[in-house]
Amino acid sequence: MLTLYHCHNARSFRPLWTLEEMGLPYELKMLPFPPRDLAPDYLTINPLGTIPTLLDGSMRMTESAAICQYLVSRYGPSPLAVEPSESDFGPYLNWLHFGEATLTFPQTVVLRYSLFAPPEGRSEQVAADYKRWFLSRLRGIDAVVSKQPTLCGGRFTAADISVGFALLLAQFIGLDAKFPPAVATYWQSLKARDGFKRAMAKQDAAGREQGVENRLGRPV
Ligand SMILES: N[C@@H](CCC(=O)N[C@@H](CS)C(=O)NCC(=O)O)C(=O)O
Repeated sequence: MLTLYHCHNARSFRPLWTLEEMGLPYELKMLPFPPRDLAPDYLTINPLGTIPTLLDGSMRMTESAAICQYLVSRYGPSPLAVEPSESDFGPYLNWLHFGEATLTFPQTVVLRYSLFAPPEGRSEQVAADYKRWFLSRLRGIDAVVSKQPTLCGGRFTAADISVGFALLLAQFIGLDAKFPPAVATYWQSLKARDGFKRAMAKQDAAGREQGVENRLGRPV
């Protein structure tokens, strides 16, 4: 049985979206954000206190992009995976990791210095600098989605889920108003997917059932 630990609209949305796109059975365990402070028992499952955690029997993973890669490869064949035999295998892995390492990291600095840190630890300057940094990094996807509807493989893949979460977070922060037109169109197409909508509905329903409040709000 697959078990995913998740907070509303956090990076664990990547594996949640993947699970919904694939139609796999899984158990969703909702946690209040940040679990490190609000769900201390969770530290026995992930000592860092970060989410996601995926359990597959005795196997445990804690990196969102890697979990997406695991699910589409382990439980495939799936069109969400680009296979090593395909010419876009390299770009696929690159986009999968670009979504987290290059597009999500600067946004977490914005969140920390504008929202999550105690007032005395906040810095408008740092937040503004990292917003600019994030927006300049969108050039990487703009160049591709100006020419084609998805990032690689000629279809929607786990790489689009990884990058799509970074765009979801950007919308939460209010940066979507500055998306280049092709990125805005790409983002609209991702949000329109049934799998995305099912994942959104699933976290809402599981949060209600498990009494876990959505403290981050709904950016879409
Ligand atoms: N690189 C990891 C980062 C995981 C991570 O930092 N998750 C955030 C939520 S989006 C978290 O749990 N923050 C709470 C904390 O650091 O205590 C991934 O992609 O899964």
